[in-house]
Order: sequence, then C-alpha cells, then structure tokens
Amino acid sequence: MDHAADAHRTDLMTITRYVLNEQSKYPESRGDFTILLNHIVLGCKFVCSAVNKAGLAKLIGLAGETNVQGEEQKKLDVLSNEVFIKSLVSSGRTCILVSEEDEEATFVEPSKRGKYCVVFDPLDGSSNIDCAVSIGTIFGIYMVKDSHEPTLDDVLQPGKHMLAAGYCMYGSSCTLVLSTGEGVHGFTLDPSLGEFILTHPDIKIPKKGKIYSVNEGNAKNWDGPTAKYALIKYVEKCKFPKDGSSSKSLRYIGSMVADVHRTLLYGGIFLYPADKKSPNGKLRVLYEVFPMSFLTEQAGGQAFTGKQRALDLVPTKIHERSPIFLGSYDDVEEIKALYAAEGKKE
Ligand code: AFP
Repeated sequence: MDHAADAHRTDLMTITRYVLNEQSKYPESRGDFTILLNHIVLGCKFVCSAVNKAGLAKLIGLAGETNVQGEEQKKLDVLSNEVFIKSLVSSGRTCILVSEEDEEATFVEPSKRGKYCVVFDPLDGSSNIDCAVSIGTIFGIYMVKDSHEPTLDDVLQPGKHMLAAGYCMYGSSCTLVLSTGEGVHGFTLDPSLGEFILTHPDIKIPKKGKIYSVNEGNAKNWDGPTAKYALIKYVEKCKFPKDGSSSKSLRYIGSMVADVHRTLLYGGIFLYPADKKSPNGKLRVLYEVFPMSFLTEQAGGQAFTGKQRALDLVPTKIHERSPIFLGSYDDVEEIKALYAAEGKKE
C-alpha cells in the first residue's frame, strides 16, 4: 500500500484553504479577500452546474424566448451575469463591478460596499454554448484607489495594478485558474465534494511552444501595414519554418478561456490582432486582455498589444478593446521583433 500517495489523496488543498494559507502570510489581513473569492467561486459553481444542465433545462436559446411552460428563458450568459452580480454584491466586499454583459458599471450601494472592484466576463465564448464547446468566466480584481466615493477611475487602472486575476473553464472538467500575484495555480472542481481542489500548482508556461492559435480566416482583414505584414510573416514562419525546425500546429477554439488555458499548459502563442472589422481588436481590455495577460506573465510568459506590454495599457473606457498576443516568452519575443521590424519600414 502506498501510504504517501494515500496521505496526498486525503489531504485536500481546497481553493479556500489555499487562499487562507496565503492570507496567513499577511497578519494585518482581515479575510476580506478570502470572502470575496468565495463569492466568485460560488458564481463559478452555479454557472458550471447551469452549463452542464443547459440542454436539459432548456437554457439554450435566445434571451426573450419562452420555453414550453411559457416561462421566459434566460440565455446562459444573462443568467450567469445575474448570479455573479448578486453574489459579488452580497459579499459586502465590492464597490464597483464591471461586467461584459452590462453597458454601465454597477456601483454597489454604500451599506454593502467593500474595497474591491471586480471586472468580469461572466460567460465568455458564448457563441460556443449551443455546440457544448468549452466556455468560461474571466475575472480581475482591483483595490479601490482610496476611501473617497468610488468612481470609474478606480477600475480604469492599468492591468499591472490588478491584485488578482483568474478564469473558470467549463470544459471536460471544471477548472479554476487563479493568480494572486504569486504564481498561477489551477484547481479542479470535484463534483462529488462540490470543492475546487488544487490539481495544477505553480503553472509555468513552456518557454517556447509548438502551437499557434489565431482566427486565420480573418487574414484578409488584418489591418495596417505593420500588423498585416508582421502577422503574415509570423504565420508563414509557423507553417514553413526556414531554420529546419518543425512547423507549429494550429489550434483555435474561439473561446478565449479554452485557447489561453491550452496555451498556459502546453505553451505556444494566442493572437487576436486588430482587423478591418475591429480596428482595436475584438477582445476587451478590462475583463479579457488584462486578466489573461496577468496570468500569462505570472506563469513566465509575455503579453503584447502590438505596441506595448499589455499590462501597461491604461484603459479610458470600461469596454475598451485591444489587440493581444500572449503566450510563451520566446514566441511572443518573435512577434515583437516582427512588429518592430515592420514598424521601422512605415
Ligand atoms: P463570443 O462570446 O461572442 O463567443 O466571443 C468569444 C470571444 O470574445 C473570445 O472568447 C474568443 O477568443 C474570440 O471572441 C473569438 O473571436 P472570433 O470568433 O472572431 O475568432
């Protein structure tokens, strides 16, 4: 009998235990972050359960449609948003919430206010719901700047000021990946326990990868001389390397959470450039680009916008977009070099 393995299996590091351990490093901490995270975890468990039951519960479909009982159906992303907003407000630890689903930020009423600002996309990749492809929730956490009345400036901070970021992927298993600024850790939901258990401690992205991930069908729309030629050259290099190395594989799911999750674990690069349809790129700075860039850097990779380090961006609007190239350190170095070389020709 392998007693060591047994001890490991019975000594479960749940996400709450992990965060409490982290908290104990800061004697002045009052547990507010742990409480906030527990409410995010609750939202993730709810969405996971709703996603798993989506077909059965007739949750799939457009918001505004009615089901056989004549009740109004809520699209999963609308439902997920409601759950997160209610859970975050009731935590008593938040003051501003920015959700992909809501045009305006939510300012929490003074009696329920705390010091954290949460930016999130409750259900990213929703066009993949109806075919049961992996989707996810993405979140980032800021601390309010000071104790004055909270304003939008509290969330319009560069990504490098985030205290924590993470995502929960609703895939073949439900996986929550979190960084509080001390590395990246992955937790898998054990459905029988209803707990996220640490399964991927200290994720490190390989220095160089064998996969590139981009919607290459948009190539005809890739925009601007620098972007267009740097990208075309990069993609050609992935397919026909001139240095005798093997060509890279192309993997693209179209759910940022799933594409970034694979990139963190297997290495490689994820690219969403600007194009003629989306001159600033498609992905949103606050709740897609920043959290994923934060996690990528914490795992030892890089995140670049085509002009600068992604986490240095200072957003001016809550739903601002940006091009993003993130992944293995060496792969992002290559795209940075191509952008620099093509930029000089302009
Ligand atoms: P949806 O939520 O509309 O499915 O968009 C998903 C997403 O925001 C992100 O998760 C993907 O990486 C990206 O868009 C895919 O965009 P394209 O369909 O243009 O490739």
